[in-house]
Amino acid sequence: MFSKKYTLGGAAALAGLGLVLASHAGVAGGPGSVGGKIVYTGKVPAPKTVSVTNDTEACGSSQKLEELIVGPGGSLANAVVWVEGVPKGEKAKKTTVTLDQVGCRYTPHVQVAGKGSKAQLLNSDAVLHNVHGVLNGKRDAFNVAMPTKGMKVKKKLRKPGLVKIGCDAGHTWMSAYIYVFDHPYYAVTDKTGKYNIPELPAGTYTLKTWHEKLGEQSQSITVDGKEDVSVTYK
Ligand SMILES: [Cu+2]
Repeated sequence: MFSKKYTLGGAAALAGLGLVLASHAGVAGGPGSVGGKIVYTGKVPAPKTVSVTNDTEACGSSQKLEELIVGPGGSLANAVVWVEGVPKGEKAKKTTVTLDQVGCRYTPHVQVAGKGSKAQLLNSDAVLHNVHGVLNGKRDAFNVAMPTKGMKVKKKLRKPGLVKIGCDAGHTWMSAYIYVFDHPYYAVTDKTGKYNIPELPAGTYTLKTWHEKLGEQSQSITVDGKEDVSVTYK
């Protein structure tokens, strides 16, 4: 029974490989790119506000959540976009991303990084924060107490996946995300909702988007030059 399954799996894998090779043969060589706009067409509620009862001298009396930021024309900020299934693609690029804590908020709220990158954690507040990153909702990526203003700690982003960051020091509204990829084909939208993923080899792939409130979407794309692909959340 096991050997039968194995044989079927092998045949399917070979058929899949054949398809990939065929699609490559059918398009001119890269590098191409994919870019476009992520748009939200639904109703935009007023941002949720949380009353602050502790550390008010540093954190103020209330904090607005950043879970849905929509600009003119439905431009969706903080959406992560990536391309899956690039065969023999480039390896992840190691960089350093910075996560600051200012006025009891993390900034930036959503960012992206290649596997093996470093997260430079900063505390610009004169109050105790705790930077607790959880990978894919399962295990700690890091958990650092940052008691003093000006404190800096570097942490390596060892594994791909979504790191959700929160503060355990009583600041329940503090949240940030770092999406870590094991390839270089990703982007995050700014206020304009636009993204661009350059230097893609020609081929047919899956374009995925993620937003903390609106979830994930995926679609098939064929890259054969400069592709314009926009995504709508309703
Ligand atoms: Cu905090």
